[in-house]
Parts: sequence; structure tokens; C-alpha cells
Amino acid sequence: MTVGDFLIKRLSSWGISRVYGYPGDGINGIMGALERASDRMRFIQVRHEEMAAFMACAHAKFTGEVGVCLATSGPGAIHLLNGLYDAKMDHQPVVAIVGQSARAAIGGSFQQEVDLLSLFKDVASEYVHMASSPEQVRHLVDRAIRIAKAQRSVTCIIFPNDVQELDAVEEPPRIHSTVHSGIGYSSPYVIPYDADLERAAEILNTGERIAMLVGAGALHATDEVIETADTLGAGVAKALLGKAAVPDDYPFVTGPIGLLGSKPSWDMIKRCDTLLMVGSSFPYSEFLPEPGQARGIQIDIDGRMLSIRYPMDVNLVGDSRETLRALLPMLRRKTDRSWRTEIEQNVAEWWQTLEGRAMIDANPINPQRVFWELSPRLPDECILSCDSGSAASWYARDLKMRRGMMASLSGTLATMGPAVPYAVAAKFCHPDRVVIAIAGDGAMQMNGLNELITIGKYWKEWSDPRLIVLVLNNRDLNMVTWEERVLAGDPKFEASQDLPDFPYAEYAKSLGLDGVRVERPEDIGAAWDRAFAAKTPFVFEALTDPNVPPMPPHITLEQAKAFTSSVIKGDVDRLGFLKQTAKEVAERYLPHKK
Ligand SMILES: Cc1ncc(C[n+]2csc(CCOP(=O)(O)OP(=O)(O)O)c2C)c(N)n1
Ligand SMILES: [Mg+2]
Repeated sequence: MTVGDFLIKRLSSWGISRVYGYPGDGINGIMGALERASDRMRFIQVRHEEMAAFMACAHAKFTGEVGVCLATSGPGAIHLLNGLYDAKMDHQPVVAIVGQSARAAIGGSFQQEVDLLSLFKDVASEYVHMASSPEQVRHLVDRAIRIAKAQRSVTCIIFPNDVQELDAVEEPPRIHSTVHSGIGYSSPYVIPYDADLERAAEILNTGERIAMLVGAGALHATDEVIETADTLGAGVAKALLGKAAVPDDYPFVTGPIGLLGSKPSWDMIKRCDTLLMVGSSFPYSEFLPEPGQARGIQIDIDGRMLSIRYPMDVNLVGDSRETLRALLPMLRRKTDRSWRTEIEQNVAEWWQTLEGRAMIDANPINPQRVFWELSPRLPDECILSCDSGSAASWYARDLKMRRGMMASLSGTLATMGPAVPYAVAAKFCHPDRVVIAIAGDGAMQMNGLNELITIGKYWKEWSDPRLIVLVLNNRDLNMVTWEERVLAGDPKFEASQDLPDFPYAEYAKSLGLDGVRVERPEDIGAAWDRAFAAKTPFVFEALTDPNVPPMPPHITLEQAKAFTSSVIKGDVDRLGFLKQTAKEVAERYLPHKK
């Protein structure tokens, strides 16, 4: 047994059965071992190491288990970084395994020799080590996995290529300076002390207008969040990563918050006197109450994340579900339901506004309508992944989550590129569930198109082959264009943001998949039906209008001015843009006609 063989054996003993990666001679000794262990450990081949890291991150997000990615030394290791940062910043347990030059070469400016300990020092700040001798391997693996789980973070083990071929030492000799590690990790039961819960309950019981904001940390606390909101007569807003935490079919769920947020979330936060934040590090303070306006209570499993967005009155370190369970018996049911009624009215109106916005004519297709028509067609238990870009606004607002669905994106790093690799990992983790990736044309051209090749390679082994990729073909890096217009007041910089057209659906067909290019709004519904009836993965390419503004939930004077100055400076798109903005404003401020 070589060190490579033992590495794979130890990973399997930890329950790991899949590795996402890409080969190279820096990891030949590990690849050989994978080949020998193919009955126990599956190697998934990607197009680019960054995709392997995204997949490991998505694996963790969609299973709760550690995701593992593998890359060769030098360039392969460097390629992992962005995906690893995505995992680190969204607090996912991911272990990266990378090769390195042979021990004899290290320090010799050798070919492909990169100082990997330094390179990974930040992204794998919780644990990064290099195996210099076979005796270390057992504890390096045990610690990398355990620390990834315990700290919900990225860890990394570096293997010089000659070490991989050495004889394994499964059990280090029991002598001075050897380390004796073991397998296993169970999550703890973490709840605050009663006295602290009582302080929180006191505030929640005296508050009259309570707003809840839940994030990724509440994904497993659906029932407890609902019961707490019911008891407190509160509404529930959701940070982007918490989209699946509470179904959108509850009338008091105000939906997303922030620039991609909803008006009922905005109104609730502006008027609340008490904020209960659960498992979220939602960053934008301008969308939270003004300090002093509301008393704050925050629950987070990680004490480091407390009171950094709003100065909280009670900071509770605890698991969101268990903490809410412990808190619930201390809460009195609010008898005055007027706040809750107000929230529910706002929510009902907002859904009408969204429908109205989705049905505004555009040239040729209003992207919101694509999402609006997708929403009721989402199959039970489907899994959604979304990219960064304008799509994230419509994903956040227009898609109604139901119980049992999962959804994620790059929440904190907000990188482009994760939608398609996340979807691929979701299919490997849950081959019987329908997966829908949502991406812009920029993200597809950056890496999604290449990962369609990976889908083409593997889809036949999935029990339900349906993986649908929605591409918003607007020939623009539209999110950036709107940020320029709205935040900076500048016109669109065409040299930077114009994208070449590309036949996404045709390309899918060339890979043996299916697809459709939708060019007219009246064809959207039938195209979705076709996508969901498909017997292969499917690319739904929608020719969408880049001039439909991803408006913030409210329009401030500054933003309106910025719009105007953009137009005055001679934005090439000003005609379409003006027309669209006027329609949007009318839609928002005129009473809705049924
Ligand atoms: C790796 C990376 N590069 C750049 C950005 C900045 N950025 C955010 S959204 C966006 C445009 C995305 O364009 P596209 O995928 O076409 O989506 P659209 O906004 O047009 O719908 C850019 C460049 C980023 N978030 N990540
Ligand atoms: Mg685009």
C-alpha cells in the first residue's frame, strides 16, 4: 500500500466516496491510487480545477457533508482558489488535496514549484499542511476533515509527488514525536444559557413590531422559524443564502432583502421595533434598521459573526433550530395581530407587483417573465443554483420556494461561475431530483459552456436526467452595466460589457443534450414545459432585454438622479432604458389593476 492508497482508504473511512478534480503529474501517485480504489472512491473529472472546488462547495451545501477536491501542483492548485474562497466565505466544509514538486526539488525554483503553503495560507487558514513523511498522513487527513467540519471551513493537504509513492504507514510507531489520531465527528448540541434566552424573550415579548431576518444558518430550522414568527406576529425576510429556509407560500414571508430585495422586506425593516436575526451575516446596513430604532437579538452558531451588522442587545451563540426550540416556550403569543396583518397585506401586494413587472413588454423578452413562468412549474424537491449577475435579482424575487426544495449560489464571495458546476454536483449528490442552474451569458462564456461538456459526459448515469440550464442571453454584462448606471451614474462602457452572441441551445445539442432558444415572450411557457419533459439535460436560452432595470425595492432620489445623469451623458441604450424605467415606475406607483 502506497501513501496514495492510504490517503484514499482513510478518506473512505471518513465516509467520503467522491472526489471532484483534474489530474497532473504532481498527483500521479494519488490518481493511481484512485484508479485502484474505483469501487470505493469516485473521481469526477471537470474542465477546470476551479469547477472542482465549486463542486466540492456545492456538495457540502447540498448534503451537509465534507466536499473534497483534488488538483495537481502549481497551476492546478492555483486554479482551485476562487472556488475554495467561495466555500470559505459561505462557511462550507471543503478539503482540498493538492500535489507538489518532489521533496528533493522543493526550494529549487523547480518546474511548477509554487509555495503552496503560502498560497493556501489564507483560504485554508484553519488548516494547511504538507506531508513530508508517510507517518504524517493519517493525522493530516483526520485533522483536515475534522477541522473542516468543526470550523465549517476550507482545509488543505499538500502532497509532494514522491511522498505519494512511498510505502504507507497506516499506524505510526508508538514512539516519541508520533501523532495518534482517529476518525469521527458529530456536531454538538449548542444552545445558549437560559438566562440569556430569557433576556431575549423579554425583549421579544415586549416588542410590538418584530422583524425576523433568516439566512443560511436557518436552512434546517424551517418549522422553528415559522412557529417563532407565528408566536411573535412577525414577518420573515430572507437573506439570499437563506432563500430555502422558509417556503414563500406563507403569507408573512416577505422574501429577499437588500438591493435584490422586496418592498415588504424593506417596509418591515424600516418600521420594526425589534429585529430577530437568525443564522445570517447579511452585510448591507442600509437595509437594516437604523441603530437605535430597534432592539436586536441575533442567533448564530459562530460567535465571531455576532453583532457585526447591527449592534445587538442580546447575542446568542447557538444552533438556530435548537436555540429557537429552547426560546419558544418563553415567548408569549402576540394577541395584537395588526403588525402581522400589515405585513401580509404588503406581501400580497408585492406578489402582484412582481407579476405586473414580469408582464411589462420588453425587447424581445422581459427576463422577469422567464422566472415568473418558471416559478409555478418548479418540480417538488428541485434544486436551484444561481450565478452572480442580473439573474440573481430575479432568482431572489420571482421564484417562489416550496418546502423540500434547495437553492444556493455564491452568497458571500458573489463570484461569477458557480451556477453550472453547483448544478453538476447537485446531480451527483441527488441524481433523482430535478436541478436547475440559472446563469447569465457572461457566466456561461466564462465557464458554464465548458461545464456543459461535463454534463454531456455524465448525465446518462443520473436516474433522472433532468438538469436544466437557464441562460439569460442579453449580450451584456448587465449587472455591471446597471451598477454603473445606478451607483456611479455613468453610462454603459460598451468595450467592457458588450458580449458576443453565442448559440447556447444549439451548442447544447451539439453535445447530445437538448435545448431551445426562446425569442418571443409568448413561447416561454411552452418552452419550460418542454424543458421539464426532456429526457436529457436541457439548455433554456432566453433572449432577454438588457434594458429592464433590476430596480432596488425602493427608489431613492440619489438613484433617480444617477439614472438621469447616465442618460444625459449619452448612454447608447438610453431610449430603451428610459422607456423601460418609465413603465417600471408606473407599475410600482399606480394602483394595481386586477
Ligand atoms: C469572477 C467575477 N468577475 C467579475 C465579477 C463582477 N460581476 C458581477 S455580475 C457581472 C456580470 C455578469 O454578466 P452575465 O453573466 O452576463 O449576467 P447578467 O448580469 O448580464 O444577467 C460581473 C462582471 C464577479 N462577480 N465575479
Ligand atoms: Mg449577460
